[in-house]
This record gives sequence, structure tokens and C-alpha cells, in this order.
Amino acid sequence: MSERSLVLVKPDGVSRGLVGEVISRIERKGLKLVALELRNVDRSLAEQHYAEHAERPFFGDLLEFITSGPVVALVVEGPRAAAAFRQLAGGTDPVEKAAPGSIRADFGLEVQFNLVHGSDSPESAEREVKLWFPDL
Ligand code: RTP
Ligand code: MG
Repeated sequence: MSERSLVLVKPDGVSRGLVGEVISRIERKGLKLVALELRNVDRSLAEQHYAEHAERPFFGDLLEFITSGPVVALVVEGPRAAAAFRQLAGGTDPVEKAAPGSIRADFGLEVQFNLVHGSDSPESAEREVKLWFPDL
């Protein structure tokens, strides 16, 4: 059974020139690219995307960061696509949680600047793909 997931290369990943690195890892894993776009994120999209974190103390910083520069938004497809990309990304904290060899472990230092987003479940993926790519 094939599944779709939303991936973002966050503003830090784009500004550090890591878009190719992330796409390369997605392709080498065997996930298929079905949408790819460089785009600026407005506040409304950021709020909807991260709605689950609205009450968290870091919500303001998170919105400011994700709207601070262009992101690359992708839809990837394959068996267990959401879990497969989360494995490539590594845990949220690049130092304490991300497994060695993951994107966050290899390139990140701080929780806030952790380079990539991946939908955390097939249900989240469906919601996020609709939000970012309504025509897909
Ligand atoms: P994401 O949604 O961006 O893929 O990250 P995630 O699932 O691994 O982590 P999540 O719990 O959904 O948190 C979303 C983003 O909020 C920032 N964060 N900051 N300062 C903090 O303690 C803190 N905790 C989370 C991170 O940038 C995280 O990716
Ligand atoms: Mg998340």
C-alpha cells in the first residue's frame, strides 16, 4: 500500500544549501517525489500547519522561524512514506534525539533549527498534503 507524506526543507535548510542533500536522501531511500515547490510561508499557512502546537510556549518562535525565509515543500510517496521520511529526518532534537546518520543528526545543532519537517502519521500527512497542495 502506497502512502503520501508532506516534507518541508525549513528556512535553515534552504539558506544553508541543504535542499539537494535532503532530496538526494529521499530519492536514495526509494521514496518517489510527487510535488516540489520553493515557497514563502505566510502566517496563516504556518498557523494551520502547526495548529497542534498553538498552546506551546515555543509557538511564537516556531511561526517566526518557519515564515523567516523560503521553504521547499515536497510530497513524497511510497510504502509507509510518513514513517520512512521521519526515519531519514531523525528525532526532533538534532543532538539528543536524532539517530546518527539522520539528516538532523548530521546537519543540526538546535531543536528550533532542525532543518526538515515530515508528517508524523498517515492522518497528519493527508491533512498537510491538502493544506500545502490543495490541487494535488
Ligand atoms: P516537525 O513537526 O517540524 O517535523 O518536527 P517534529 O514533529 O519532530 O517535532 P514537533 O513536536 O512537531 O515540534 C515542531 C517543531 O517545533 C520546534 N520545537 N521547539 N523549543 C522547543 O522546545 C521546541 N520543541 C519543538 C521544533 O523545530 C520542531 O521541529
Ligand atoms: Mg511535528
